[in-house]
Parts: sequence; structure tokens; C-alpha cells
Amino acid sequence: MPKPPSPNPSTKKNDAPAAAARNTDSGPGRVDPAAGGDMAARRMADVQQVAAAMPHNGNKALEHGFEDGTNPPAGQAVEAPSRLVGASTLSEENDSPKVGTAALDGLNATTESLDRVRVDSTGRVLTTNQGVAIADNQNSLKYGVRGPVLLEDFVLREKITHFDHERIPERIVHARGSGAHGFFECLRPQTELTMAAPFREAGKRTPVFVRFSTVAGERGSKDTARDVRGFAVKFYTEEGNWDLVGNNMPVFFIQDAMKFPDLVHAVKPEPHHQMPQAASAHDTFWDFVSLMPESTHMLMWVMSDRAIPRSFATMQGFGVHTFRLVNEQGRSVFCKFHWTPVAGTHSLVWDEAVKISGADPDFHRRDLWERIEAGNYPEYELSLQVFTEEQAERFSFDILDATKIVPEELVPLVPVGRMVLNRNPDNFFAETEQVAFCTAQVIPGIDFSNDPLLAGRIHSYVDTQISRLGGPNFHELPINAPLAQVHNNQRDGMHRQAIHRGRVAYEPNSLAGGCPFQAGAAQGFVTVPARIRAEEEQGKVRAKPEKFADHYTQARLFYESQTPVEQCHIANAFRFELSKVTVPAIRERMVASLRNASEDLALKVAQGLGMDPLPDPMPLALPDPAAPEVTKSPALSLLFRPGDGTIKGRKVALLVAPGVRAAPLLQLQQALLAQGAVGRLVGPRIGPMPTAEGDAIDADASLENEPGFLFDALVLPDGAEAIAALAQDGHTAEFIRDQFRHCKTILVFGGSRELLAQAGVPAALAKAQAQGGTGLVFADEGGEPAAAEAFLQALAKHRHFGRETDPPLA
Ligand code: HDE
Repeated sequence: MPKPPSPNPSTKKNDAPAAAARNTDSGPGRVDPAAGGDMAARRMADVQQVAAAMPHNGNKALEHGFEDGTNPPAGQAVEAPSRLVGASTLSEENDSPKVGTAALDGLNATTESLDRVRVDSTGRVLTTNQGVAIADNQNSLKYGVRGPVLLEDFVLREKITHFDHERIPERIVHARGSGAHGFFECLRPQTELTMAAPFREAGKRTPVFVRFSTVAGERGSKDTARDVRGFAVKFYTEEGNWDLVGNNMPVFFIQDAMKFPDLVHAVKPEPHHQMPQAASAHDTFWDFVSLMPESTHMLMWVMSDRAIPRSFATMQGFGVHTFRLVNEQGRSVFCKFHWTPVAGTHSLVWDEAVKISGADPDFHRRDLWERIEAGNYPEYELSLQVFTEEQAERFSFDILDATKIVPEELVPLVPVGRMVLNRNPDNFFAETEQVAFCTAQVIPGIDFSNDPLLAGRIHSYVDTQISRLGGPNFHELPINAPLAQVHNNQRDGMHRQAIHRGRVAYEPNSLAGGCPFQAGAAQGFVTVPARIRAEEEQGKVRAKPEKFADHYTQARLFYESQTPVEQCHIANAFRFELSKVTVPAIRERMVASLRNASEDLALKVAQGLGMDPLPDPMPLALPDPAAPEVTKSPALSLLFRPGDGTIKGRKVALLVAPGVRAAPLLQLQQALLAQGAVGRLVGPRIGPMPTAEGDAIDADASLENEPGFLFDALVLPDGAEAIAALAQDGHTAEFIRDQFRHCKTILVFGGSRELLAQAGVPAALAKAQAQGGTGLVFADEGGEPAAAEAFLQALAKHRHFGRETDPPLA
């Protein structure tokens, strides 16, 4: 027989509040805060108290009018008399190893550091996703050893099902990328200009995650394609995440987001046969851009060596659009962001990039990874280019036009801090693939300009993540979660991780004491109340500002600011790309357009294409553009920023073969290592081989598995027997020829001059030597230390274009 219920002790005093508080479907007419009772009654009384403290919405009247709009008040909130008010359930105190304890006041635990989700399986057994230990990971469950596999095998089915869904959609653009963690360090506080958290105090470090990418290629495409590189930085500030999603070129192809899908469809592999991969050298791209003259400036950048960087550590980054900086007083100025690599700006040459893409499609990814593993941390200076609205109005170009730069000679760069990438990810997918950048993610102190390209981006990035990352909760993925606390009334959706305490998911509310409440102007993000002054500019319209129609002035500025060798590379790149176009009319249209930027360039390209006579120049959209402030900007040349003069991160091939005189090579190898470079011993095969000195050395790369174009420099060894062995291997001549053709530093010990001759170098060399700066160093016995020193200095110069010819002589 069931026992009769024991009387509740509280019923002896006054059991009405306790009884009333046990109902979830109705309540009493009055709640006496002092009536006492049990926890349920207490909660009812406390909830009544906070709700009663808000008899009306006191901020309602402040939601109207322009002035109120620029200065929102903090939300109404009352302090809860007890924690019971915010509880979802009175049972929250019943802890367990799974539920833990009740939520701590004001804490969203999903924003903790990545420690909370790292997994290390050292010393652990295999389990299913439910944590059940797996006894046998080799065999499916069968009915008899030769019998059928059973549907019951939940271990097999879980494993295969998960595998089946390992891939997610790749990014529609920038699919191929590599990432790293690091920090931004403020060196010169900028509080007069901006209240943005990273720029507040000297020495302050803000964690960052950076992803570099190519634009057009698919996820598995080559790193060294001719393309723009993405340069996206996520700052995890204490006031929320700020994403500066930039490129390694400061301008873009188009001026309005409306044209972005067209641009991307034009450059991606052609839809009928999906060719070519990761390349702009095809009909649809040149058809589109030759009909879009605003892309001419960007084409100059993309046809320059900027589009084939030597490494992510040696390229600049740009925010591209004009942004705003806003200070505590709400005063705003315009700003462009510039990242400058401490290692200098260095690129590949085209023939080298093409060859690398075959031998090592991961060339940039590997370089980034290896630099960080070796402690050669990529470092960039962040500079701001700041100007006022009044200055901007006087410029000959429109600062809302993403096809224009603000020349450094017009508005100087002000360095404010440095970024150091010092931590490789643990897991490519969880971090680099799942990271979701978004131009909409700004923090107090940073705001947008009215650039119509930027406006489209503010929409696009969140939107694309919803399908790529499977729903609206991608901000909770560990790599995307901010370090700042997240509190709002957004709920549910696929893969929700946060478990919200309480029953309130709306604002205004009184049942949670008004929390979370709006921050108001004092603490929260307030948009700069930018006003459009001219009456005639007001009203809905689809059109561009007049200055957007100047399509060529800055394209000309870029071309004319390049050194002769860079101009030559630009002309060659146009020649190459347009020669791949199959429709002559498209080529002619492009050359007609180039004539407006530079007759010299148009002529060179036309000659390379056998086009004679030149087509008439393309008609101008703006026949009489304003005179530019600057007609030459040396800062636009890659050679303008040679870097800190170090050789950190460089790779040098030290050729070896049986009988090699090893001592000078090993000495040089040590010197390279001491300076942060790597000297690899490259032999006809890998493995140990005898030296002239009677010892053995171990080649860790071969002429076959690491061809010459993968190295920044070459050292040809001494030792008659080794030289003879290298001379017999056809790879050696190719190795040397590529090093020579790509203008890299070569050190020639003793008798290995004859290897140069065999590779066909001397004839070309005579011409190059006459021009000086050849980057060829000869070390005869006795002079070896001096030659090694000269070699290291020449290596720091990166390339020796003095010996370049078009076409190559060797
Ligand atoms: Fe992007 N861009 N973009 N873009 N973009 C994307 O977002 C878009 C533009 C840039 O490493 C996508 O997450 C539009 C300019 C980088 O994850 C997408 C327009 C600049 C990255 C998108 C532009 C960029 C992206 C694809 C014209 C330089 C890679 C996947 C209005 C300032 C970020 C994704 C990463 C990625 C849209 C133009 C830089 C589709 C609509 C200009 C570095 O949202």
C-alpha cells in the first residue's frame, strides 16, 4: 500500500503561496513579497518584485527623432532580489558530472578560449561518438566469419555515416586558403582618432586569426596561381570581434556589389567544361573586364608580380574600402588600412610560378607553416591613412570608389602597430576552414563609409556562411566565438550550443529585470550619423557618382610608377593572358582599353600578340577627368619595400653528390640557419654519401623531388668527383637553368663553373655581367669565407633582375 503523503512543514504557517507557486498555468491575484513559503513561493515573489519595478517602458519616448537616434539610452534594468528570478528551473541546483552546477551570473561559457574544445587522445582508447569504448576497430559485425554484415553494427554505421558527411561546401570565392593565429600589438595609441579597443594603449595585445587565400581557384587548387590574395584578419577584442577582410591589392575590379556575381562567374572555370582551374587567362574573364573599363586599374595590379607573391609573409594587405574611425566624442574621420610585411614585398616570376604549381601546389601554405614552426614568425606593420570628409571632397577621385587608391604621397601612412603570426592551427578544418569572416563585424570605434561595394559585402558574408556552415549558429563555432561575452535573445537554429538559463528571450522584459538590456550610446556601437549634404543627391536612385567614371587615371599612375622590369612583367602578363583568349575581338577590345591607360603598354602587348595596327582607343566614359594630385607614386613599386634586409624564411639548395667537398657547404648551412634561413642538401638521390674529406653527409632532398625553382638560391659545390656525378644527371642543368632564369642568387664553389657552362649559362652571363648586379658569386679556394658572406648579402636582395631577358637566353 502506498504511504499517505507526509504534511509539508510550510503548510503549517501559510501554504497558499507555496501552493500557488506550483502552478505553471495560472497565478494568484496578489503576491505578498513578505509571505515567505518555500523556494517556489520565493521565486514567485521575487519575479513579481522585478516586474513591478518596471511599471512602464521608460525609454519608449526616447526612440524617436534624429537626435535620439544618434544617442540611444542604456536599456532599463532592475536588479533581481535573488538568483531565482533568472532560473529556468528550481532543479538547477541538482548538479551532476554532466549538467555541472547552475549557470554563473552573467556568464556565457561558449566564448571561453579554445582550450575548452581542444582534444588530445594521448593514452586514450577509441570510442564511439557516444563515448562507448570500441573493442574492435578492424572488422564489421558479421553473422559468422564468412557471413553477411549485420545492420545492427552501430559502430560501423556511425563511422561510415560521419565519414560520408565530412565535407562542407567550399567558399564560393577564396576557397583555397591557409590560416594562422597571432596577435596585434598596439605601438602608438590612437585614442584621438578612434575608441576601437585594439588601438587604446601602447603594448596592448589583441589575439588575431588570419586567413590568406586565392580568389578564383577551388579548395584543392594551386597556391601560385596568378590571382589576388585574400588577407583576412579577425581581431578578438574585449569589445567583440572585428574582422578586417582585405586583399593583398588595394583596389578591386568593380565599384558596386551588384556586379560581383558577374565578375566571379566570368573568372571561375567556364561553366560548360569547367576549365581552366584557378586562372584568369580565358575568354569569359577578358570578355567581362574588357567591357568593364573600371577594372583597368585592378588589372594592372593583377598582371603585376603582386599576383604571384613569394610568400604570404612577403605581401602587403589592404582593407581596400574607405572606413571610418570614430573617437569617444563621436568625431569621425575616414581611414584606409595598410599591412606592410616586415620581410619586404617579394614575388615570384611567372615561369617560376607555373613550375612551382606543378611541383608543389602547397607552396604558400607550406611556407607559412614552416616559417611559424621554425620561429620565423611572419610580421606586418599596420598603418592608417587618415583623412577628413572635407579633404576627401577635394580629391580628384571619389573615396567611395574601390577602384581607386589614396596615394601615399597625398595622405601619408601612419604606422600604429604590428601583427605577428606565431601559432599554427591545431586542426585545419576546425580552424582555417570553419573560420567565418564578415565585413559587418565591426566594433565601437570602426564604422563604414558609403562605398557601395562594401555595402554589398556587409550583407554577403553572413549570408554565405549560413549555407556553408549549415545554419545561423556558426558564430558559436570555437574559432568564430568572440572572447567578449555574448548575450542576446537570439535562440535555437541548427547546432545551437549555448544553453540559456531562464525563460526570457525578448526585450523589453520585466521578468528578467530587463536583462540583457541595450547598452546605450555610452557603451554600445552607435553608427556615425553621416549626412548627405546636397539636396540633389537625396532620393532613391540606381547610379554612380560622376568621378567613378574616371577609369584610367589611376591605372596610368600605377603603370608609370613601376620600375622598367616591373613594367615588362606587366606587359608580359597581359601578353600571356590575352594570348590564351580564343576570340580576337576580345583581345582587341582589351588593347583598345589599355591605350587609354598607357600607349607604351598597349603597344608592347599588341606586339606580343601580333596585333598590327593597334585598334582605336576605347571611348572614354569621362572625357575630361580631373587632374590627378600625383602622377608618380614610387611606393606602388614592389621594389620600394625591400624589407628588413634579413634572409629569414629563405630556402637555399646546396647541391651534393658522392665525393663532394662538404666542409664549406656545412659551414654555409650553419650560417644560413643562424640567420633564420634553411640550406638543404640536395643530391642526385636522398641518403648518405661519402665526402671528399672521407666522412659522409646525408642528402635530405633530391634533384628529382625538390626541383631548382622551389629554392631562393643555389650553391654549386666543389669536389671533382661530385661535379662529375652532377654533370651526368640531366636534372642538374635544369636546376641551374631555372635558378639562373629566375634571377636567383648562385654561389659557385671551385670547379663547378663547368656545371654552369653545361647548363648554357655563360653566354647569357656575359651580357648580364656587363649590366652588373648579377647575383652570381664565385668562390675560389682561399676566398671562400668572403664569397659566402657576399652570397648571404646577395641572397637578402631576393632577385637580380639585371640578368633578366625577354625571352630568356638560358
Ligand atoms: Fe569577398 N567574399 N566579396 N571580397 N572576400 C567572400 O565570404 C563578396 C571583396 C574577401 O578567408 C565570401 O566567407 C562580395 C573585396 C576575402 O574566409 C563571400 C563582394 C575584398 C575573403 C564574399 C566581395 C574581398 C572573401 C566567400 C563584392 C577585398 C575570404 C566565402 C561586393 C577587400 C575570407 C566567405 C576567408 C570571401 C563576398 C568583394 C575579400 C561570398 C559580395 C573587395 C579575403 O561572402
